Amino acid sequence: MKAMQDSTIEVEDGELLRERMNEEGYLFIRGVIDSKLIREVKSDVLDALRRAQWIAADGSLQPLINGQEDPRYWAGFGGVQALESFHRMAFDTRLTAIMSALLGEDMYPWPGKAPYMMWPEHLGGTHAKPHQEGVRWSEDVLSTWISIGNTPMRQGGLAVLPRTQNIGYLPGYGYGQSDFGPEWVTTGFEPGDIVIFHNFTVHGSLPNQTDELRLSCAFKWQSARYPAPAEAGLPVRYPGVPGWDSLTAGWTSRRWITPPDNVTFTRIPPSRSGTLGGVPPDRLSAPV
Ligand SMILES: O=C(O)CCC(=O)C(=O)O
Repeated sequence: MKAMQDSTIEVEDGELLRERMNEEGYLFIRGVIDSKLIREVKSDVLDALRRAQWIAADGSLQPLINGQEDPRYWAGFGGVQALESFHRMAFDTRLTAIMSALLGEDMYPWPGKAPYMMWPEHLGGTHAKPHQEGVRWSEDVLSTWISIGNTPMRQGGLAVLPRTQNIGYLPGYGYGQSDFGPEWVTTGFEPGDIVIFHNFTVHGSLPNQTDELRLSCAFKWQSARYPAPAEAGLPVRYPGVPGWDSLTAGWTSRRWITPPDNVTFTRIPPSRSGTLGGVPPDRLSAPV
């Protein structure tokens, strides 16, 4: 695998970011999330995982439970989504500026935001095999993958196959159709580093070869000009994870999970084309 192209020093140049996204299908930018905020998020995530008994009270990240069969799984997965700081991260000033440059001023983060706590491979943990994102009906949906902890390469961070953003939707989101190889790019990540990638960009994550959980998350973004899939407005993996009323109990504000007033959600694919590349509308498939 090759090293990801680092766009950190060009982060103020919106035009260049748009061009690079159009050409490469991804952007890697270091240190985007405010350092105080990402420390708060990491500390809150660790607290939530301790409360759910995923990890021991001593602060080590060695997992005590092993996957989704354990009833404590949902307490941890939902516990992170109940953190106000976790959702507030999507409103970080620098992240907002970057996403506005890419998608326009009317962009917004989907209310549902996915935490990724990836288990060590030797404890049976899996990793994300090459795939596209699950949004087939609006080509201008971008994801931001954010490293919450330190993610050295052997902990298996995000990997991307550049220049696949224009290949259109692959059946089954492309699962099983390609493997990681020399044309792929990855890197080691530090807290607050992000990778932005297009909805159709083929990506995955590498095996976690350490003893500790890998902490990261992914948010999705789009313009309010066209509808979002209905599930975008829900907590990730609802109803396994409870609804917003339960998750947001005790928050200071619900604005982190409230989309702009003009946003619509639908189960019917829109027929418009996007501007960041993607498939023509007639190739958009049935709704999920
Ligand atoms: O972090 C991971 O392991 C997978 C990330 C991913 O597939 C995504 O963000 O869409």
